[in-house]
Amino acid sequence: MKMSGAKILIESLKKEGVEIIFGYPGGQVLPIFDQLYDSSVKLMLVRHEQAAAHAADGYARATGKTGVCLATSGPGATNLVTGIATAYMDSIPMVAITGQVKSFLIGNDAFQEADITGITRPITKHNYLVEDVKDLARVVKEAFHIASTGRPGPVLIDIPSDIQMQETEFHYPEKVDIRGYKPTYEGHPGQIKRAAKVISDSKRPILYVGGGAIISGASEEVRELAIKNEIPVTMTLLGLGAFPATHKLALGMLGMHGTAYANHSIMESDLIITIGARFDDRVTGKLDEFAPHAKVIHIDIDPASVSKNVDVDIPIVGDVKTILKKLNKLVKKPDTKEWIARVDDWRKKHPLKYKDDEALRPQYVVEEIYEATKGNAIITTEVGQNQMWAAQFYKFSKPRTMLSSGGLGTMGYGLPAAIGAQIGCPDEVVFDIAGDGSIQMNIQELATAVINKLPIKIAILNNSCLGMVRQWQELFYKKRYSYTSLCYNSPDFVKLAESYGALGMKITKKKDVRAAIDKAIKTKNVVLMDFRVVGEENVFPMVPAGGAINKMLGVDGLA
Ligand SMILES: Cc1ncc(C[n+]2csc(CCOP(=O)(O)OP(=O)(O)O)c2C)c(N)n1
Repeated sequence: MKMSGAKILIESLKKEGVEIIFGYPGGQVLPIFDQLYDSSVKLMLVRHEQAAAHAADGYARATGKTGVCLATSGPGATNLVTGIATAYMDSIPMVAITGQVKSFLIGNDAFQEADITGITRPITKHNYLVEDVKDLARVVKEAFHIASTGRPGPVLIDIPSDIQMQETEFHYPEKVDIRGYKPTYEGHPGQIKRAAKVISDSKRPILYVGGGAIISGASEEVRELAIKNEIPVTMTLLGLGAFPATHKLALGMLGMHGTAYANHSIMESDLIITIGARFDDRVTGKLDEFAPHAKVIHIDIDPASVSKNVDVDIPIVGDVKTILKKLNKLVKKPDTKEWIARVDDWRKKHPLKYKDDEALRPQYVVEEIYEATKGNAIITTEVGQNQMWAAQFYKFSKPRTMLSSGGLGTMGYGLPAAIGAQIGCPDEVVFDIAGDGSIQMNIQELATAVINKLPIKIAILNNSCLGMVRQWQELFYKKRYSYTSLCYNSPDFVKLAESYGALGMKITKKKDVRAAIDKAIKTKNVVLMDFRVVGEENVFPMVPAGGAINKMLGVDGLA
């Protein structure tokens, strides 16, 4: 049967099981929007295209499915860019669809023309400009395949509006065959054997677990490797939830704002078992001084990530879950008793802490969100101190419950990501732990959440400043608070929430925190809580940029 390009697109999305697209209309996607008018594929109308990309990303992180966003050409497409880059840095499966000016106008500086395939080439896993309607179904099939296989990532499909209107026969391909794209899954058996031997012989092993473990669905295998062999586990920001934070082997996050005990442990270890992580500079600190006594095993699906920053002794390229299954069968339990005792000693000596007084402190708010939800909520974060306190003080116990922009560090991510997570997981409680700066970067999405009856909870840790930057200025720029200061002027968040039809609450006292959170959870509407926390709180521990990660500020009263 002959169909228009726009109809082929929608039918192809159906074949991929897509139920929801996050998007915004415009001239060059009118034929697609016309198809969506009475389609079973629903569109969630956001208020800014950046939010469409973040919502698709949040949906993908929370559900494991590929998120889809849609925007018009020119400014619609360029507004997606930050969200696409965010997804790219964190390996999130996403298909971004953009309208383009008519084929014959491309290159003419036509109205609302932007070379979006050129612009997004470095921030997509792959992208397509569709030049013939006959290619469209195959392109969609390939895009979903590329986005979700190997190391996942965003794929962009740019479709000129004349292609959307042209007609052709619709055949959705059964299979894809892309030359040069064959991700490795199994892992080299010899390397897996070597790794098992090295683990069995190690004395001070540590698991260093990243977002790849969550993407691959390998939490159970990580748990088995750690618990059976009594190996302590540290996680990156994106790895949180891969191993339960409440387990006695869990060391929390490592790196710049990691726990002192995680940082000491990795620095003193004799074997780092790296699982779906990439030795980001926020994790390693000064590379020359990073883990000087350790051999490194690196399990990752992306060969380009292996030995990129740190020399690896045993690289194993493939799917983390598949490889861990095999590895778990071969490892003989090393004797880690003494090592665990040392790790526990660091844990006792340098716990995460904050001043427990009458003041309303942000860490306390995060702890109370944890207590109220028992670790069962999905938490999105914005970027800055709020993000780090969420990572430190919320005890993530399940994968896909910590959604945060790690690689790019995108302020404005949390609210639209919460929208995506809530639509994907309607039965879960979803919190956005936010800063008063970041929340204003996509605050307009309150409208999207309210209209779609998504009962997300926003907890603004309102310190009246751009806290993380202010912290750097305090510590490294002689308290010269250049444009980050405490008189950072926010709107009345309660009134703002109310004007969107959400419930707003302002909380100024420590004793009122828990009741507010409980009320928010019970409320079936969007709730925004404006927690007026103390302004000059800092995130500690802190490794000064470029320093070794066992030299931390804020530990043992150093700061
Ligand atoms: C889009 C974007 N612009 C700028 C920054 C740089 N930046 C990182 S943290 C931060 C301050 C965030 O302030 P706020 O949201 O109030 O959070 P807080 O640190 O106070 O918790 C800034 C400006 C960023 N990460 N993202």
